[in-house]
Amino acid sequence: MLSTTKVVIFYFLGFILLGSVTPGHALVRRYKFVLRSSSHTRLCTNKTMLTINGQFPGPTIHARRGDLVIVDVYNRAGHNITIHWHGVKMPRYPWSDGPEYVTQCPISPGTKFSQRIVLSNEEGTLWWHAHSEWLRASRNNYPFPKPHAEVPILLGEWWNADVQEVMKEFLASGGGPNVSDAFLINGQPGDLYPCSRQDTFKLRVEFGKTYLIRMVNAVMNNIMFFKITNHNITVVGSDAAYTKPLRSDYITISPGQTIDFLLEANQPPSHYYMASRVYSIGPNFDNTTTTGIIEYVGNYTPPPSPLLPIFPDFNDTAASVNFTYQLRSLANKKYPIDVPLNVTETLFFTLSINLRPCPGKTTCEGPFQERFLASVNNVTLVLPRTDILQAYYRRISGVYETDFPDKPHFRFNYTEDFIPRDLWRPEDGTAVNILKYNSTVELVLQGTNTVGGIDHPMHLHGYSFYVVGSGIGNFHRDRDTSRYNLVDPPLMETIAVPRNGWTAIRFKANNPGVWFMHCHFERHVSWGLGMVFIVKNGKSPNEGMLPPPPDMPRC
Ligand SMILES: *[C@@H]1O[C@H](CO)[C@@H](O)[C@H](O)[C@H]1NC(C)=O
Ligand SMILES: *[C@@H]1O[C@H](CO)[C@@H](O)[C@H](O)[C@H]1NC(C)=O
Ligand SMILES: *[C@@H]1O[C@H](CO)[C@@H](O)[C@H](O)[C@H]1NC(C)=O
Ligand SMILES: *[C@@H]1O[C@H](CO)[C@@H](O)[C@H](O)[C@H]1NC(C)=O
Ligand SMILES: *[C@@H]1O[C@H](CO)[C@@H](O)[C@H](O)[C@H]1NC(C)=O
Ligand SMILES: *[C@@H]1O[C@H](CO)[C@@H](O)[C@H](O)[C@H]1NC(C)=O
Ligand SMILES: *[C@@H]1O[C@H](CO)[C@@H](O)[C@H](O)[C@H]1NC(C)=O
Ligand SMILES: *[C@@H]1O[C@H](CO)[C@@H](O)[C@H](O)[C@H]1NC(C)=O
Ligand SMILES: *[C@@H]1O[C@H](CO)[C@@H](O)[C@H](O)[C@H]1NC(C)=O
Ligand SMILES: *[C@@H]1O[C@H](CO)[C@@H](O)[C@H](O)[C@H]1NC(C)=O
Ligand SMILES: *[C@@H]1O[C@H](CO)[C@@H](O)[C@H](O)[C@H]1NC(C)=O
Ligand SMILES: [Cu+2]
Repeated sequence: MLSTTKVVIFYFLGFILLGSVTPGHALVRRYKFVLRSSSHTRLCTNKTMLTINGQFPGPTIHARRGDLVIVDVYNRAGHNITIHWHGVKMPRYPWSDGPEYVTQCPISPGTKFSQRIVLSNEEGTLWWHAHSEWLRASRNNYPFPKPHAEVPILLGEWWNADVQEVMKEFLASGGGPNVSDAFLINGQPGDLYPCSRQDTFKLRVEFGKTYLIRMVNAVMNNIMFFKITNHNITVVGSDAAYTKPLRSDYITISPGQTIDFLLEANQPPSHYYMASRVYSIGPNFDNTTTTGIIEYVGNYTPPPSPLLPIFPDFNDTAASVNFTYQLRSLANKKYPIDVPLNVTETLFFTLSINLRPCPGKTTCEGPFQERFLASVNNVTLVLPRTDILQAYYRRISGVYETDFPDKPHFRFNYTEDFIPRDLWRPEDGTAVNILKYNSTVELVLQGTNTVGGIDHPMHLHGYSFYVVGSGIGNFHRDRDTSRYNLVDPPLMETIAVPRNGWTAIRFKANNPGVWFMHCHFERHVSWGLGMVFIVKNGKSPNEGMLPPPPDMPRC
């Protein structure tokens, strides 16, 4: 059996743009999402694909801090689906979080599910993906000068093939997925691809004005570099929390991550490319570059073709890691931090790529004719047939185990060059790690070099966490804890654990429910790189999970 972790069907995705709210004015907003097939043309090919409301990227949800958004999801396609509201913490309400067989059964063809998106303290940019008015008036209390305009930019990935087939094929073969054919900026590949020039995304700017770009990386399998020719940018937020201003001439953004940055139109009026391509250490990857154009308003003759920015090398791990780990919280009076100082739960999880022989006498397409898997603490997640949340809530036994290890059963040199082959094979499991309500958790995520070391953009549902430390090589508690940043660590929901390195995060387990943590590379989560936390109810009624809605999908 191949690992049954279900992949996200990534073509349904869109923004959740959040403004601030005047206290006491939270609203209920309602959206209708209809999943159906619609046709879209890219790279000279007309393809039918599943979309929400026929749009790609899908509809944008506009809301404000503290609102409740109800999305009526109608499935009018022939596939099971779920939708995840990435980065929304859903206090006490995991029922609408989305991951299939973790918190819900899929929404089957012909049925409807009303998902309640419970917003709390999120502000900035979030997004929704499978697994009104602009509200400009209310947005005047940014912790930076008010930008002239806001521009959402969504990075995507495109296959000139049926994506379902690509996923099915690589899971069946045991090898890696086919390399994609293009990357996209707001749904368009840009000038450097065939049949794409006329649809290239264009951003018109006025000299002297500042623009707030809200960027989401919805690429399936890659961390991306993004750059604008001749312009430096200033990062001001990530994952729906503001950051200290960070000047840079490029951005690194992980799948699942959001980055808000200011672009000052301060160069001689002309046309300039914005462009994105991968950071990748592997031999097989899509090495193409997606572009959009920044067009200054004014009277000038634009160049026949704008200049491309110069990127870090594809495999420049230092450039990738340095950018990400320079992010810092504002941590001031108006935007204080509450990083847990008194840790009650210390966890250490290894993140590994694995291999296992093919079943029977067949050969697979991974290295050594085996098939790829992946694991956390050597456990490859196998999803159950009844979702874990329902099993937990209704006390159905036999669905999951409660012994997900707090630390690896076997310690070895996680990052050495040649790890013995007998350590490459994982075990299967559907195990959860139980956290007491209000426990303060420190979790060290340690990348390993089994099969091959690679960065893992890890995403936790139901929480934001502080990233208090990181390093290359093995984590050493004695040496490394004393170097933690407990002063202004960034608050994130997705963090790329460096290749053959480690990252330490902290959070307070005060959101009861069942919460998935997984790598945001689709191929890795499909191979089983995920685990599940159950956070128990507290003592008082408002510290407990709310009951499920009546229209919860059934398995
Ligand atoms: C793409 O194909 C669909 C159906 O196959 C058709 O209805 C649509 O007009 C085509 N679009 C383009 C731009 O060719
Ligand atoms: C994946 O790539 C292989 C080799 O190029 C090709 O034969 C196969 O059709 C591709 N699969 C899909 C679903 O496009
Ligand atoms: C951008 O920043 C770099 C240093 O990081 C500097 O050398 C360069 O001059 C800056 N460019 C602009 C257009 O401000
Ligand atoms: C991308 O890969 C193709 C095929 O392997 C190669 O011909 C091309 O030179 C590469 N382009 C870049 C920019 O590295
Ligand atoms: C990155 O790739 C270049 C060739 O493209 C190679 O010379 C270099 O050793 C690689 N660096 C790393 C860290 O793998
Ligand atoms: C990245 O960090 C390393 C180690 O701290 C440093 O040597 C290097 O100069 C940094 N590179 C950049 C581009 O900032
Ligand atoms: C830390 O937490 C533990 C368990 O909740 C508690 O007993 C202890 O008093 C706390 N220590 C401090 C310094 O707050
Ligand atoms: C672990 O492996 C790394 C890389 O090969 C090596 O530099 C380090 O010394 C090893 N650590 C121990 C404790 O053996
Ligand atoms: C993982 O578990 C498998 C099966 O029990 C075992 O063969 C392997 O050595 C373990 N690997 C590690 C790194 O603990
Ligand atoms: C959890 O923490 C909150 C705030 O610190 C406190 O008010 C509450 O009593 C705690 N609940 C439990 C069950 O420990
Ligand atoms: C859809 O979900 C239902 C309920 O879990 C399951 O029985 C069915 O096999 C799924 N269908 C597909 C095509 O995965
Ligand atoms: Cu991964």
